[in-house]
Amino acid sequence: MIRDFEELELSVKSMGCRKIAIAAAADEDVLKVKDQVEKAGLAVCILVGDKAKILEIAKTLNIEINIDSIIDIPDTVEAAKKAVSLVRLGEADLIMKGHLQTGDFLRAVLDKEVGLRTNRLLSQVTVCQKPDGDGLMLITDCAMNIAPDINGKKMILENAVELALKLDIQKPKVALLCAVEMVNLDMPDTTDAAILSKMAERGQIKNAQVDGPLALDNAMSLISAAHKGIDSPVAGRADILVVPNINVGNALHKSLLFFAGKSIASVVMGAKVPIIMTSRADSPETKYLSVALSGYIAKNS
Ligand code: COD
Repeated sequence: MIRDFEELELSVKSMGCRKIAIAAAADEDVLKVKDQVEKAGLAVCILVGDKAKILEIAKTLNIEINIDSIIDIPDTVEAAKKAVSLVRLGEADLIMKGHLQTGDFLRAVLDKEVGLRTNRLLSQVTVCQKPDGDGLMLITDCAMNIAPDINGKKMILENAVELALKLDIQKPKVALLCAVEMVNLDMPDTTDAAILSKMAERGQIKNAQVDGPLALDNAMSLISAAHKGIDSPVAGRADILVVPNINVGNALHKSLLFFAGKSIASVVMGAKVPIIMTSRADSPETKYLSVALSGYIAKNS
């Protein structure tokens, strides 16, 4: 089992470099990450974007750039399409979102003819250290699917279970997060959670222990779970939190960064390759760890 980000990083480094196509790379933060991951030996980057701007920013930041690693496409939508095509052609192993609108990037990835879709739903997973420090935990979907229906939630859950298994978390414990732990017919997310739990019980969701609805306190804390009298193998021991919608997920992801000051990484699962889709709000460390995480998954696919 990968117990922490340090172990993850070491493991990726031991596997050798991966090639990342960065869509719309003309951006300070993006070029800093490129510099960091290349120096660390995690990856080499193909920079798709406005060549003049890339060189200008690199000069200001004193970052060395191999001119042959730049593909000059100033338009960000076109740059995203090109980065996607590099992956399809096998010229890059991974794709990373640079400085462009999330929707534009995702539309290039999701294109039916020339994108990176499979027959699965694409969904984002945030990875962080467990509060007790004992291993990694996953939170999904904090950035892609806006308001998934029950089938969408099932696929989001399954993508996260796939990632957990790659990280060697065997039979991960999945909490379906809601505001309360009781089924409340006026709160449809609680009924979705109850149905998904029953589906897991009947073998319709595999390789995981699933329970919900659970509130954050009783998903994470054995004391809270005991206090509420919840008898569940998942309560207080969750490896994966499945949030009901993007608003909850996004706030949880950002609260790890801005309130708790945690190290986190994220990845989009379900496509032909892992997708690195960090946002402006993410710290340079998050971007670096997200590259490490995606490299690790790609190596273990
Ligand atoms: N996985 C696989 N296919 C998908 C997915 C997905 N998650 N989402 C849409 N599709 C497919 C649909 O089946 C359809 O064939 C095609 O893509 C277009 O679907 P639409 O019309 O629903 O797609 P869009 O372009 O309106 O929206 C797709 C986005 C992913 C762009 C949209 O869901 C979105 O904007 N999500 C939020 C992203 C965001 O702003 N995140 C910010 C986090 S900081």
